[in-house]
Amino acid sequence: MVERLTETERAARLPALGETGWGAVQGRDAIRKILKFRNFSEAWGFMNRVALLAEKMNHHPEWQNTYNVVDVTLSTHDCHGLSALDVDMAAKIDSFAGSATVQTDHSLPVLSLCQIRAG
Ligand code: H2B
Repeated sequence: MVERLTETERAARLPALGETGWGAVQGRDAIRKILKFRNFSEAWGFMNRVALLAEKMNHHPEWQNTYNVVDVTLSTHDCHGLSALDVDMAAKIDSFAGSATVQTDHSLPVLSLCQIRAG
């Protein structure tokens, strides 16, 4: 059974993800990143790589695509919050992002997830 990240693990792992543009989702123990690619083809190529990773990890993103924008939210449904699977996946997603730019205007600081709360 996968467990939610402890406060110590959050303090160790979330700041680096905040630096690359991951944010917190309002009202959820989840992280979100919005990536903008040059065109649909690049966005779809990225999504293909993430999809193969998701199958390999048996861990699946919540995501939306509109033309060249991919909006990704990561959380672990089995434990109702952030687990190591999410932060591992986020780092791998970053490695697939190539020249995508990041939209951060939507997000809350990822550090707001460093204290565990219910839900
Ligand atoms: N993805 C995510 N994001 N969270 C999960 O808890 C999860 C998953 N669980 N992918 C997996 C599949 C589970 O439903 C299957 C039955 O193993």
